[in-house]
Amino acid sequence: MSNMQRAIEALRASKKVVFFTGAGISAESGIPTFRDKLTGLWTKHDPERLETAAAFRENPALIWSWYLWRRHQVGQAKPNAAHLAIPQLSNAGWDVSVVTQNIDDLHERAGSSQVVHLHGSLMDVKCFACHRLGKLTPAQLEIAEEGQLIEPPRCVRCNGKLRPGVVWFRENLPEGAWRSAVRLVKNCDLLISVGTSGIVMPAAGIPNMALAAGATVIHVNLEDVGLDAADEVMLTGAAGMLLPALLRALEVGAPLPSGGFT
Ligand code: BJW
Ligand code: ZN
Repeated sequence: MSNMQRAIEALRASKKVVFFTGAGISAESGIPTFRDKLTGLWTKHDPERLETAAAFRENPALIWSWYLWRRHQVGQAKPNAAHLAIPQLSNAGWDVSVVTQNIDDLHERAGSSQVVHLHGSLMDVKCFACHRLGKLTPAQLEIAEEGQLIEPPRCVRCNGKLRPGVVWFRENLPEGAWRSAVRLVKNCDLLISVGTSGIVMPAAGIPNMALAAGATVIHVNLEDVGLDAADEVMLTGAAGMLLPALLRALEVGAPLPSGGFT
């Protein structure tokens, strides 16, 4: 049986499905992954040096502007076929939830209603001083001219600097989000992990958590990221092609294109 056929069987045999997603699912919408080289204004910066609390402390305007630019980039992007396939599966009767590491809102804009954001959101802000949480207002979305840096807005409670509401290295994941994710993952029949390198902990432990709880895991990635477990299926290719192909196969039972999948 091909891996694609195994994946179809696994979906047919399951009811509760969790999609666990990473940067690769948004790549076909034009959002660079963490391993992609930066372009344009930001070529000279190393993202690992922009995505830390120490960097914000040192140069808040640089970090604030970097996230404004990314917010702008996401605003211009549209959900792709992979994002759109997820609510379609839900409409077809599966009990579907999404646990994402992404800070964009492309799952929501594709129509997914149950989305857990493990690493925060580009629309959230947090006071660097008193940790008060909030949402970006349209006025704060002002986008820098080429080369111009924008100072972060101030907290209404303590006048501290507002930072993006995302999770940087060495920071804990939002407790509620992590708890929801664990509950969903431990109770699912099938976890479909899409476009994540599986390097960044604790999120990277999620496929193993699902396997340990008795679920099947399907990986969808351009590269082989499988863990070599028996209840695991590796689908190698672009998410925007493979997820709609899975759906087509399920809905109409149409024969799959031969030789196209591994
Ligand atoms: C396609 C595709 C297509 C492409 N179709 N596929 C040593 C020092 C400090 C910390 C640590 C340490 N050792 C371990 C740690 C812990 C650390 C960690 O895991 N580091 C590793 C790098 C080793 N984790 C943390 O720090 C976490 N917190 C924590 O553990 O707290 C406790 C603690 C306290 C004190 C000290 C230490 C620990 C927090 C992690 C926060 C991660 N934050 C980021 C940034 C978010 C904000 C932002 O976006 O700016 O989250 S980092 C970045 O990585 C981002 C992502 O969500 C995350 C995961 O990346 P993802 O999604 O997997 O993307 P890529 O680019 O890696 O992979 C893309 C994949 O898609 C590839 O596989 C492609 O092949 C594939 N693909 N196109 C299908 N079309
Ligand atoms: Zn404050």
